[in-house]
Amino acid sequence: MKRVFSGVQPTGNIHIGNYLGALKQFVELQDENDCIYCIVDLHSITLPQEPKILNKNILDVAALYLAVGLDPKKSTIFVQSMVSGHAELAWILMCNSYTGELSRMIQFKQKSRENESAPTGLFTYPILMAADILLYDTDIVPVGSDQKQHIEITRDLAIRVNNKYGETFVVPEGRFLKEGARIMSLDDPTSKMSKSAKNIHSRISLLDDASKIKKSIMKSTTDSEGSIRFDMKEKPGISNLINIYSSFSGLKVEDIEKKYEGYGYGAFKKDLVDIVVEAILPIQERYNEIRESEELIRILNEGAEKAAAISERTMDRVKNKFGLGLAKG
Ligand code: ATP
Ligand code: LTN
Repeated sequence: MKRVFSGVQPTGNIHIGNYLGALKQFVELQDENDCIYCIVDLHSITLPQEPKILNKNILDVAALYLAVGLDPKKSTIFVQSMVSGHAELAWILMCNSYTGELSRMIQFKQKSRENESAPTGLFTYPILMAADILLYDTDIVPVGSDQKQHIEITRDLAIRVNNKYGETFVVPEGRFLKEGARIMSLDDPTSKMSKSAKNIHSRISLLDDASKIKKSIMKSTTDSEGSIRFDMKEKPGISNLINIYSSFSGLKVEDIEKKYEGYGYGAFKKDLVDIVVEAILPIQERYNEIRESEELIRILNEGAEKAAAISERTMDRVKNKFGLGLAKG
């Protein structure tokens, strides 16, 4: 069995891009692997968060994990800050990384441009992510392709430490979405659908009601040609909608193009609304059952205990290799 690890930030608005790009894969992987899924609250405080809202978001994401089909009997589900090893290992890795390599991270460059003075945590974000992954001897990390650089630096760090201190970490591999499966923003199909975008109609959140979904899809940016044809370069808007249609219905892109030959965007968008609403409704029903339950808290406490047991073994190994504390090695 392979060890799988991934994380999602509890920053609200979990959208269909997160679902198709991450959560759906998480569910598919849990039958044949030893999966650990983390709600990375320490990552979310790299940008300012309102404590009450952050706390609510953590439970929202946890309930959504379960609602999309993660099974706590098969997967370990926990909140990052409840296991101290993450922050501890991040420090040790920080001392083995270079400011030069962190300066090259695209996400840092983007986010620091958007925020007047960038917190140090935003700069060292990839190191905390590396710690998350390496702490659990992870083989596979399922993530969206926007995380490629972060996986690369994690691998570099693991190899660097192994070369310097002897076999310490498993070198993980990313499992990326196909480029075509990246879900783009509905109002600007050249940028990815994002939780933090200001316009709520740029995304479809898993907790949106039917009328909001309808409005967002009907308003979505397309082109003036009017034919339902997949061409990401020339027709990014309609191509993104075809992609979403295909992901939720299971129909191939070619079959969708054939089905809608001679139809206009209006008719296509209307059908897409039905398909998305139908797919999301059962998730929302399960979410509503779980969100306020004691069960949710119990699952997160048990998940943290299981994760802590694994992480403590890794930290003992790391400390021994580095000669920290009363190291035995
Ligand atoms: P933000 O836009 O605020 O940075 P986000 O929407 O990228 O947030 P994350 O918590 O960073 O959300 O990502 C959770 C997971 O969803 C990651 O694996 C990420 O790669 C994936 N993901 C995020 N946006 C998309 C998208 N538009 N299409 C496909 N996958 C996505
Ligand atoms: N950086 C990731 C979230 C994340 C993660 C991780 C993903 C934090 N730690 C460990 C995989 C493994 C993101 O923004 N999507």
